[in-house]
Amino acid sequence: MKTILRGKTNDVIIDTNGPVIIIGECINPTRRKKLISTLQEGNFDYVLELAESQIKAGADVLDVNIGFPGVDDVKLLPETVLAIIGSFDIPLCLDSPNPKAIEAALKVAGGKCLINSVNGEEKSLKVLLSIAKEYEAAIIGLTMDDDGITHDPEKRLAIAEKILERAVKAGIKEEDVIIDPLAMAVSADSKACVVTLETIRLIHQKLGLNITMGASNISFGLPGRDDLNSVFMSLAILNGLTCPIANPEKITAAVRASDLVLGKDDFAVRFVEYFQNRK
Ligand code: THG
Repeated sequence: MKTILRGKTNDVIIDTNGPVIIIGECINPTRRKKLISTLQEGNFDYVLELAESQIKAGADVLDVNIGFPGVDDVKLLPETVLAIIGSFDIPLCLDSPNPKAIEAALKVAGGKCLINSVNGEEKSLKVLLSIAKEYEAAIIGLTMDDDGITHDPEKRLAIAEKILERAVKAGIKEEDVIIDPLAMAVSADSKACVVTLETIRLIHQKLGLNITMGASNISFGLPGRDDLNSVFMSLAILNGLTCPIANPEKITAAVRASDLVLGKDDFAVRFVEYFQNRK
């Protein structure tokens, strides 16, 4: 299965048989007070710095999340998108709970974006699938619905199937549906990671779709976050994860190593190139 995203001109292909694609997570105000203060001043220099450093570190796509208390995201999300595409030719993943902000951003973005995210709730499917169809965007489908979050991988698979079915009915191509199996803090629930890994395996085997997740979520509240995230990343890639949302400065080495070990990097070209460029 191949999902094609596009910046201004640059195509990025997420291929279930290809190397892992990294969606850079860092344009996100979580613990980044400087991002909030600069955006409040209408200053996009720091956003562009975060874009550049992530691209240098291996990001193929950039997640754009400007959610903070009191923000007018219908205005700010498209402004941020315009700032980024004015300087970089890279596909964007529009990360907002507000469909109006997503639509406003899609209006200015061009290329082919990823909507982050749709979920199995009726309200979400109704509003966002028609927006995705209208702007020819791909979607991330979160495996939760009106009953909330289940800890049963088979039930998460059933929600993924429902999202896929509804998306195809709305005229969205199957390959434009990417599933998020939900990665949650393992400090709060010792089974959180195994549930996610099993969900990834099921979605990969039964639906064959591309799979993403917020890969840094699992380590909240723990020491050794980078090591923990890297181990989980490798196991998730083995099970079928193809496009994690993560910090490229911390995760690219583990991603390149996983691709090499899993036979997706002939002659270790990408692996060697990564370490040469890092020096
Ligand atoms: N699924 C989908 N989208 C998502 C998530 C998901 N978007 C948001 C989030 N989860 C993924 N993005 C982040 C961004 C930052 C952090 C975690 C997830 C993060 N920040 C550091 C911290 O909190 O300590 C600070 C910055 C850093 O060290 O890099 O961890 O699950 N579809």
